[in-house]
Amino acid sequence: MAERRAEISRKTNETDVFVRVNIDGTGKSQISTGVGFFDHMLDQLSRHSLIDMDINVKGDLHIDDHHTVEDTGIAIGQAISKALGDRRGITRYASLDLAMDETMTKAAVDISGRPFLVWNVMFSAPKIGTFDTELVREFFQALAQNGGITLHVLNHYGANNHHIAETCFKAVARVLRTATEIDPRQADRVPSTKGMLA
Ligand SMILES: [Mn+2]
Repeated sequence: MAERRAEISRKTNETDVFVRVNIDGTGKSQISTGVGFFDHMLDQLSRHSLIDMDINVKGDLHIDDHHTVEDTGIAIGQAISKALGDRRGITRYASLDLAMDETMTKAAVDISGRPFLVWNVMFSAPKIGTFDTELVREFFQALAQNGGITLHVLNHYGANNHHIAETCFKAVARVLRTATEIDPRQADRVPSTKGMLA
């Protein structure tokens, strides 16, 4: 099987983003976005998806974190999509309820080629430290749109906003891991009656 790796470089007037992924990795990452909380979340995304990620971003943080977070999501989505190629052999579907202390969050994914985000997560505070909680949705919107991924995220309950955000990243990581893994029973074919997913 071809190596499922890809790189994306994306430069605009707002951000300069480099992302390298290896779908069949071990969850190793090197992440520098200039946004500490976001680095912590991306580290979780890599660790629990087992997708190796090198991410280097220089964004216009003097404005706010928005462009940096969104454009990183765009580039990670593009890199994952490129690395998956024609999506041959993938498990395609996964869903999981992920618990962390008092918080429970569900993620469900279809690596379908059809971008769609259903986001049912409420934060009770506008900030986690200096990080805008509304950017969590912006990140996953960009990831789903550019990754050709149908993604549903539902926070069942939770009190701590750090935990709510972190369960979103960890739950998505775990379903990405399962859905991008090669299904040995159909490793040679694209898992769609249409015959294509990309
Ligand atoms: Mn944490």
